[in-house]
Amino acid sequence: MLIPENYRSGFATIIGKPNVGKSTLLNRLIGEKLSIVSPKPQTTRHRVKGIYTDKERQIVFIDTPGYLKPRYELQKQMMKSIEEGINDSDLLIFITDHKFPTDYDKQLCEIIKKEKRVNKFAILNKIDLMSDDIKDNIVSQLTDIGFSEIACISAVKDENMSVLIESISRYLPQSRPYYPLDDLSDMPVRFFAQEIIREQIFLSFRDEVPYSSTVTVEKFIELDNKIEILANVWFERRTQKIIFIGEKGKKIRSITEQSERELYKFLKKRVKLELWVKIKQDWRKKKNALKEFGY
Ligand SMILES: Nc1nc2c(ncn2[C@@H]2O[C@H](COP(=O)(O)OP(=O)(O)OP(=O)(O)O)[C@@H](O)[C@H]2O)c(=O)[nH]1
Ligand SMILES: [Mg+2]
Repeated sequence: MLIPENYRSGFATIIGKPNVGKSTLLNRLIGEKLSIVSPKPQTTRHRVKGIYTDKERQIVFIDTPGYLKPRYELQKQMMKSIEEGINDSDLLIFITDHKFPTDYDKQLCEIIKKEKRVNKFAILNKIDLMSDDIKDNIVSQLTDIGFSEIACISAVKDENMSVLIESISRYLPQSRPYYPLDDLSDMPVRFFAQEIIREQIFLSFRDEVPYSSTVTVEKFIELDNKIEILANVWFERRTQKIIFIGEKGKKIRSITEQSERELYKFLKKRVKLELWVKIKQDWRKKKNALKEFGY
C-alpha cells in the first residue's frame, strides 16, 4: 500500500476506572480479542497494545490496567504503566460509564486536567445501561472538564462505534505508520496464551483466587496439527492452590478444557494444554517475583 501524504499515525492510551470496559473497547476497535475481559475489576494487568490500520490511519491503542490505590507492589506496577502511557501518547482517551463520577473518575480527571501536552478525548461507555437524562447530565459534566470531544457508546452493543475511529484519528499527528500494516499487536503469542488462561481463572473463581493467581507459559511447541502448551499457574498460598485444583481435580480439568477452547479460537489451531500449579508465597508483594512473572 502506498502511504498518502496526509496519513495519520499515533498512540492513543485508554485510561479509566476498573471494569469500565477499556479492554472490551480495545477488542471491538481492533476486531480481535487481544485484551482479556471479565466482570471483575482489575482484570487487565499489563499495558496491552492493539494496532488499528486502514488506508488513512494507523492508531496504536494502549489498554491499561484500571487505576488503583496501590495496596500491593503489583498495583504499583500497574499504576506505573498508566503513567508511562500518559507520557508516551499523542491522545488520552478517558473512558467512563453510568456510575460517573466515582472517586476514581475524579482522581483520573484531576490528572487529565493537569496534563497539557496531549489531546484529550472522552468516551461515555455502557449507554445501554442509562436513560437519556443521565447521559446528558454526564456529558455536560465531562464538557466542563475540558475534553476536546465526547463520544457516547456501548462497546458491548456496538452502538456508535463505527464513527469512533474517524473521530479519534482527527487528534493524531500526520505521520507514517509506526508498525507494519498487518500487525495487530507487538506482544508475542506466548503473552496472549498466558492471558487467555488467566482470563478463564478470572471467569471461574470468586474472591481472592483470581487476584492471587498469575500464569507463565513454560513451553509453547508448534507442531503440524496442534500446539502443545505447558503453563504454570502460580498462587500465593496453599489454600488457593487447593481451591483451584478442586475435588478430585475437577476444577483444574475444566479450566484446562475451557482454556484449550479459547486458545483454539485465538491461535486457529488445536491446543493441548497442561497446567502445573505452583506456589510463590506472597508474590504480589515481592519485586523480584513480579519481575520474574513479567510485570
Ligand atoms: N452493559 C454493558 N457492559 C459492558 C459494556 N462494555 C463493557 N461491558 C462489561 O463490563 C465488564 C468489564 O469489561 P472490561 O473490558 O474487562 O473492563 P476494563 O475497563 O478493561 O476492566 P479492568 O481491566 O479490570 O480495568 C465486562 O463484563 C464487560 O462485558 C457496555 O457497553 N455495556
Ligand atoms: Mg481491562
